[in-house]
Amino acid sequence: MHSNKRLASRLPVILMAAALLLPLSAAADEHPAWATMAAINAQLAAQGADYQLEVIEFLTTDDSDPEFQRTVFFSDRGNKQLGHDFVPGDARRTWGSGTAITFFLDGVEGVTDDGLTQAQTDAAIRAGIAAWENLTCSTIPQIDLGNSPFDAGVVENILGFGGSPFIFADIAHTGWEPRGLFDAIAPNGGSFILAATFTFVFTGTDVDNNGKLDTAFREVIYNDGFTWAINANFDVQTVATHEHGHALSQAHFGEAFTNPSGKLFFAPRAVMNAAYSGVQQSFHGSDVGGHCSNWGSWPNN
Ligand SMILES: [Ca+2]
Ligand SMILES: [Ca+2]
Ligand SMILES: [Zn+2]
Repeated sequence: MHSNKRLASRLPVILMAAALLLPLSAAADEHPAWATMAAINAQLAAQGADYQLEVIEFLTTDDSDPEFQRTVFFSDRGNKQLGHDFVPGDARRTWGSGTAITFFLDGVEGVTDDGLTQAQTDAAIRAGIAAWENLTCSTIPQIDLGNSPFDAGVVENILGFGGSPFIFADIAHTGWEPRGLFDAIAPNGGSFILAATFTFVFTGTDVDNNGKLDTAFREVIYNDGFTWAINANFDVQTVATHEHGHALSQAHFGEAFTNPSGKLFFAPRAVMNAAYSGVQQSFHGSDVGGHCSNWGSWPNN
């Protein structure tokens, strides 16, 4: 039997243990980006949009908080994490082009402070896109709509960072945004997130019955808070290749490990690893396999 005195002496220990456990269990179940995702979707619903933000895929630095090395699904679905993919010839994608996939680049929001020109970052992004296009298993034509002569981006627009509320293509690389945009998505996210891909789906629909929610459009945003480079860290083409992989429906791949010195690494290595680990412009086997399984039989999937 415990005396009151013994219980009283144990109570602070129990409370301390509870205080330590609570944030950890909350972190396992929730993601700090959920509040922002919910706010974005509330605004879209209020506008009468037939699409909502379904997933954000974060590419982080290799010393990031593990919280951010994640693919984050909108909280409304709880643990039910469905896939998501474009429907060939989807008439709802009025910004699309039949069975081709359209894309454009934001032409006015390049890197601001690292000495890179818009022409350099455009070329690096297009090289990343071309790498996927050049995989011979894929039968999708991607149509390059060019550069927007204005600040584009639905996510930016909703979060108050300029952009535009209009959708112009299936995939938009909507430019370099200040670190504050990523902090707005998740507290302190701007210090870890190099870039992110946002997937919007037609709300709750799977018209082609392939078990995947129907993708409406995707946006890629880069974090101007980092130092960007061409063929050196942080390499624009490496990050663009990774993000355009998401834009073409590919998920993260590889398991994260931490070595004894605390450095993060992934096995197996892939362009689609969830954290940046150096210049990596060419594909590994899993990157090719994932792309070919998504697009090898397009538009007959
Ligand atoms: Ca933009
Ligand atoms: Ca579907
Ligand atoms: Zn990613």
